[in-house]
Amino acid sequence: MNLSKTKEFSLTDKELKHLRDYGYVGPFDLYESDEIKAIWRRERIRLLDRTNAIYKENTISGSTNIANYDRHLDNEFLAKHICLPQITHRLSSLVGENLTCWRSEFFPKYPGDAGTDWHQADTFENAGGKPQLVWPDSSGFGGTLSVWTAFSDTDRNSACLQFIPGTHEEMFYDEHKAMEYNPELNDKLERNGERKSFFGYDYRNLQKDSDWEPDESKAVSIEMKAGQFVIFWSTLMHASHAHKGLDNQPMRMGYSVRYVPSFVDVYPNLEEITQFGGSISLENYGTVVVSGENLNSKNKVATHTMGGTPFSDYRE
Ligand SMILES: O=C(O)CCC(=O)C(=O)O
Ligand SMILES: [Fe+2]
Repeated sequence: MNLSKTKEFSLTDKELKHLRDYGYVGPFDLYESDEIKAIWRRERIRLLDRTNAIYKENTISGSTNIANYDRHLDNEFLAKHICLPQITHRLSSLVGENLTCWRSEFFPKYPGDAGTDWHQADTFENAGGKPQLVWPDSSGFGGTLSVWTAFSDTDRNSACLQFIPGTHEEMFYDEHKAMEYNPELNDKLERNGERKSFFGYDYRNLQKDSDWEPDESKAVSIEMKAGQFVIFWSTLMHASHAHKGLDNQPMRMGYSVRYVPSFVDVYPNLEEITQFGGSISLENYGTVVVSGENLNSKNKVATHTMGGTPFSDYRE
């Protein structure tokens, strides 16, 4: 892959090696902790207004569902966030200059919520039955780079992320296998005494080997201050701790933004996505080129936010 020249926030050689060897790197500072907490107090209210949100029909409410996908297309703070050079420079130093953001989503965890169960994603076919992301055969890569930003402090007791370092190059799950949406599953699964679930699915149904179990003894917990972000491949084994609801710790909010080089096929031959018991039209959807140019004429590109601001205003 053609790597871009060093920029202000490019990863150092050591960080690049960490990302290549372990599948993740960070956390890095992005916002001041007080600053993001104040911004988030304001934006979470703004986000309740869905007038310009691109997904409207069939979006059922729940803690994670398609209704909270892609709000960077209608919310100006998020539109700017996905383009920040602290993020794009770092990603470009790994996969090259031409970068597309194809999805963002919120991961709220309220006090008492189960953690997210272990999973890996390559094509994101997992719940919808059709691949959402397809790399060219020759690239030898797959999955997406996820940039998960903490909008609140998050530690082991309040649902911080967990990774099993170095697992990003082997898929332990087969995303062709079927999973059925059943929200009642959310309270059923425990691992080492801690509740884990996968947003109404049982991700274990996708295991290639039904007797296999993730080796949690190798897991690392990624505690983060509000305003920090971590970069990881979606093919890395990842999960989160439960929110134990101790000491009045507030809900934790993570905002995960997904990026790929702009040559990757996004939603190939798809006009709608079906997931989480809902289905939504991609009519108003577009990828956002956050750095360089679009190299895939088949991908739909959004050049402006729904409010009319050109994304180029937010790019470096
Ligand atoms: O925040 C979480 O609990 C899970 C996040 C996740 O799975 C992701 O960002 O891909
Ligand atoms: Fe994930």
